[in-house]
Amino acid sequence: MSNFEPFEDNDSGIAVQDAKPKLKRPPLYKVILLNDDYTPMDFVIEILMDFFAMSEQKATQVMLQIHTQGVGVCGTYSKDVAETKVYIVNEFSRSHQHPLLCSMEVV
Ligand code: TYC
Repeated sequence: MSNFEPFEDNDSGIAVQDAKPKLKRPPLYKVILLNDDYTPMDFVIEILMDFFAMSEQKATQVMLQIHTQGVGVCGTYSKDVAETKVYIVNEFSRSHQHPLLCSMEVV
């Protein structure tokens, strides 16, 4: 008999059932970049290469996708890692006086 099937308790006659283990995988988060009219394309490519480990070719492709579609995914991470990426990208952009916005969304 499976542990999760109800069964008659021999002593009391009461039907008992073990609690099902509530194991859920922690949610993943997409880190996204938003398009704007001012951030230089080369700067976005640099961010994608330096903070998201993309090749120059892949970074150029993702940058152009953001430029034409308005938003693009840089990668998918655990909550802590996604929050850290968002923070460092936004700080890096601000420190270079660019309005580039990085954000995250649950998958
Ligand atoms: N649209 C910007 C430009 O024309 C380039 C750009 C691409 C900006 C991606 C932000 O996330 C971005 N210079």
